[in-house]
Amino acid sequence: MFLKEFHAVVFQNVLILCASAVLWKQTTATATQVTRPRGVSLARASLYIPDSDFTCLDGSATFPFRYVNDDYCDCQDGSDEPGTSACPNGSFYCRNLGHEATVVPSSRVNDGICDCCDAADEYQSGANCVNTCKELGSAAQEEAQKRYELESQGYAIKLEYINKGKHAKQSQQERNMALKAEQLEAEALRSEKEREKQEAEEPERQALDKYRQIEQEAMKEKEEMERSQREGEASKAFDWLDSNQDGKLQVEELQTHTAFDQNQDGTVSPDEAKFFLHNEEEMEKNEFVTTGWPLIKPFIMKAQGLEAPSQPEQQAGEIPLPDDHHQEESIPETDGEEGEEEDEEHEEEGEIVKPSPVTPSSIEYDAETQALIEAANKARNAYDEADRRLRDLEREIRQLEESNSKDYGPNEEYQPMDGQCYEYSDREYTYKLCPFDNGSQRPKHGGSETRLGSWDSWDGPEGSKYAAMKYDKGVQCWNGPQRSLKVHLSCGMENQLLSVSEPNRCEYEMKFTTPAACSEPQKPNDGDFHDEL
Ligand code: MAN
Repeated sequence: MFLKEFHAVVFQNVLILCASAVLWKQTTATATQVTRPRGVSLARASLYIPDSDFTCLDGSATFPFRYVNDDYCDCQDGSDEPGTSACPNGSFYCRNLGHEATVVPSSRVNDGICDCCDAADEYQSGANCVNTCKELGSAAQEEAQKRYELESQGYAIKLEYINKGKHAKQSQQERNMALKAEQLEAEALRSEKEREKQEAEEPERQALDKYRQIEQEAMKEKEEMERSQREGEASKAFDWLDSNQDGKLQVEELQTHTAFDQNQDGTVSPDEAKFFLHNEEEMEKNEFVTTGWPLIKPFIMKAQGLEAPSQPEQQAGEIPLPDDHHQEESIPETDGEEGEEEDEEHEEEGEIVKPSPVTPSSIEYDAETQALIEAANKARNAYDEADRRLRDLEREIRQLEESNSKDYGPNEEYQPMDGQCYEYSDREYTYKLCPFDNGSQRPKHGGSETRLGSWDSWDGPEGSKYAAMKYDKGVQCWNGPQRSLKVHLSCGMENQLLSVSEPNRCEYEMKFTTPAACSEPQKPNDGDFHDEL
């Protein structure tokens, strides 16, 4: 205040009052309009009352009103100089009649640069400012009108989406209720079929028990026959290989058979032969029958061309195929009396003969047992069908409940996007977004699809939760995190994936427009372009 008083003294009260009066006149609107100092908005006009002292808007000082806009900064917040550049932190209000009111730093007042379209900020600088508010106002209004029309169309589609979404939710709930009723019936039916199955299976089990013993005996007999066939075959092979008939197989005896020439160098080395004798010099018949023959047999069969039985020709030194000329040297497949003739027939064809298997399926049941088996089969099938129906119903209920529990927006407006997919391609990848399900990436030049994330939740900032979606738990990034995706939604006339980026490795962002994100548009009018008439 000291400086202020000094100021007042220097310029004389009267002079200042006159000057202030002139300035005041310049800064006020016409008498019919609200009077306020230059640079003050209508909203703040009530804080500037010419008949009273002025208190800085931050409350820091109070002084006579004539100090307002006297080109000297008295308030710390600059509020006493809204219409001059005296304060570094003041604000100048451009009324901009015909366009949008703006506020510029008061330091720009009279700096020779036109900041307000109505040129009000350059009232003393001599800058050649032209009032362009009218033109700017009409261009902005045109723009606002276009935006309004687009938003209105988007919003109209959103209303349809809301309708569809609510309808879908309603039908899902109805379907769910119907399915639940069906589920009760299906459960009852399955229990009934299960009981019938048990009732049919019990007599079947009792009847089959009688046959079980026969089956087991048949199996035993079969196994015994196979074992004796194996041993007979091994014994014959032993006798045949044991050329000196001393009851033992020696290295030298095996060396005479090219079948044992493993490295195919034309001779059977002692080591090659010993390999088949468990690395010993000789082998007794017992050992040969149990463990020796299973090792040797594949080599003999190979040498006999049994892998390709249509080539019966042998080379010198090979173990002969069982044929007429070498009957005594051949290795018959079975020792048993039964089937010998048949075996011989097959031996002539160079085949190893196997006895026909005795399996439980070859057992014939009596008519009564057969009828019980058929009845049990029928009951089992009926139960399986009832069980399948119940499980199908349960699956459908689960899917419905999952879909029902999804948050499709405050008015179900995002529901119609569920089940749809949208694509966007850049140079390298085609990206796909299936809202409420997942996002993925597929290389354009071949390669498999990579999941970027599965639907997790709405992820917009506080107050606009529905402005973004989060998809997470995508495919693990090599040496990095699991991939994840954020989708930013904005109002648009159609559902469209606009762009995709990867701001951090394996963290993806998509921009998506949808009518569902449009809000109810406000009709633009002249009042939108200035705050006072
Ligand atoms: C693939 C793509 C890329 C990702 C790398 C990470 O090439 O999924 O988007 O950045 O893997 O190794």
